[in-house]
Amino acid sequence: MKMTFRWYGPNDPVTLDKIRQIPGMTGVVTALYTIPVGEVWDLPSILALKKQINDAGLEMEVIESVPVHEEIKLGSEKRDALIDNYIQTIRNLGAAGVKVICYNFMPVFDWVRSELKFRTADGSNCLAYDQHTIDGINLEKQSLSLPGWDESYTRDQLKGLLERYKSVDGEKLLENMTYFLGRIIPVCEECDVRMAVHPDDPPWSLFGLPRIITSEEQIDRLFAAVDSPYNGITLCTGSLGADRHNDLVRMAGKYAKMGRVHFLHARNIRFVEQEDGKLFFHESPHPTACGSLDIYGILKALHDNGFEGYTRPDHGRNIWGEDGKPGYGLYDRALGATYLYGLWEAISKA
Ligand code: DNO
Repeated sequence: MKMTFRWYGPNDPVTLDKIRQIPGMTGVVTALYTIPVGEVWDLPSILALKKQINDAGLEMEVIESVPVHEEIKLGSEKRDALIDNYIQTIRNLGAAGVKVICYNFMPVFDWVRSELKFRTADGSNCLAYDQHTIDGINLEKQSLSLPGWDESYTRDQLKGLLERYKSVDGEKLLENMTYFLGRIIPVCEECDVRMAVHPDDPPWSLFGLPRIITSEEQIDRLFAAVDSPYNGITLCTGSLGADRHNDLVRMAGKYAKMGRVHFLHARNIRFVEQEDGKLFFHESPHPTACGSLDIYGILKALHDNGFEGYTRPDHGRNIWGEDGKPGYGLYDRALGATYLYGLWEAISKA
C-alpha cells in the first residue's frame, strides 16, 4: 500500500511542503484543474506539474480525476471525438509515469452533501447528509454546486442537461459506460495505466438522475462488461458505506483478490438515527471506533487479499481552528493518514 494525499494544485492552501512532512507520505493525487473538461491534457503541462511535485520530494502516480464529459455519459453523437481526447490524455499521462486514473460516471453532479460545516459534539465541523434537506431541493428553482466538483453549471445549462438525461436510465448509462471503457481499456493496457472508477456518492439515484456504481451487484456487472484488470475501482468506503446494505469488508476482500482495487479512499461516516427513520449521517474521524464503518476490517480484508494499490485518507473534518476546503483541510486528513499507516503496519506484521 502506498500512502498518498489529495492536493488541489498550486492554489491549494495545503502545500506540498506540508504534505511531505506527514509520516509515510509517498506522493500526491492531483489533476490539471485549468484544462476544461473534454480537452486533451498536453504532455508539457503534465510534465510541469509532475516536476513541481517531484521537486517537493513527492510522486505523482495517481490522477484524480480526469473528468468524463457529459456527452460521453449521455452517449450522444459527440462522444467519439471526446473519447479520442480522453485516449490521448491517457497516453500522455502514461508517458509521464502515471499509474492510476480515478474518475467517476455520475451524471451532472459529483458527491452530494446537504451540509458543509456540520458542527459535531467536540466542536469540529464536517460534511453531512440529511435526507430531509436533499428532499427539499428543487432543481427547477435552484442550482446546486459544491466545492471540489470538477464542473458547475448555470441554471439554464443545468435545466438543459436534466432534460436530456430524461431519456437515460440506469441501463442506458451502463451501456454508455461500457462503450466508453470498451474504447479506452485497450489503450490503458498498452500504456499500463489503470482506471479506477469512483463509486457514486451517495450510492443511489438523486434528483431523478441515474447512478450505477452503487453496490456489489453493479460493480460485478461493470467488471464483467469490460473484463480487464485495467477496469478497476477506487474503493471509497464513505461512498459505498452510506448504503448499509453494502458489505464493505466482503467487497474489499473480493475485489482485491480479483486485482481490481487500484485506489483506496479511506473515510469513516457516522449514522445518526432519526425519529422518522430518514437517513442522516455525518463524516467522522477515520478510526473505526469514531464512526459506523469497520475501517480495520476493510484494511485487513484488503491486506489479506494482496492489495497493492494506492491509498489516501479521504475527507477530514475541520479541526484546531482550521477553515479548510470542505473535506480537504490538512490536520484531520494528516491524522487519518497516520492512523491508516499504523493500522497497515500492524496488520502486515501480525
Ligand atoms: C470527493 C471525491 C470525489 C472524487 C470524484 C472522482 O471528495 O472523492 O469528488 O474525486 O468523484 O472522479
